[in-house]
Amino acid sequence: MSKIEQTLSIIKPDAVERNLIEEIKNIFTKNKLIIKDSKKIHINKDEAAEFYKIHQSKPFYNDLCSYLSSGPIVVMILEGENAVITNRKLMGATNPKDAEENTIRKLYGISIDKNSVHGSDSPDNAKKEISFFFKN
Ligand code: IDP
Ligand code: MG
Repeated sequence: MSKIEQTLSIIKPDAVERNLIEEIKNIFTKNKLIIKDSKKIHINKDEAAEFYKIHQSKPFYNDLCSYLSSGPIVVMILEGENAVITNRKLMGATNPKDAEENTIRKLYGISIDKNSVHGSDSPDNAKKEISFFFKN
């Protein structure tokens, strides 16, 4: 069954730095995801730690938070049918080495940490992540 839903996407510092914002946005819009809102921001490490707190017990947590706060990012609300899964498929596997051909991470990712994009992993987390960055 399909349903219209929203998900949060982030273009991470490695991709913003390489001027890949338009290329990545085009992949979403060509695949029937509408960009409902988008802003370029630079968060600090405390904000990154709050956003990624689900990973706080992981060995890479500190590096992950330093990285997400290391430069400008683009945060977006994507909307479409099954947007959470659609976006995850377009992103590809966490490690670009394992990502399928033509996924964003295969095309642009540099390494498991510099993997160009974030995407919510469930509708519940999508709601939380959207409200983290887009407060009405
Ligand atoms: P996801 O981004 O594909 O959902 P998660 O497991 O939620 O992957 O991990 C969040 C982020 O943490 C990943 O996108 C990646 O940048 C980083 N990460 C995940 N696993 C590792 C690791 O083993 N070493 C270093 N960084 C990692
Ligand atoms: Mg994740």
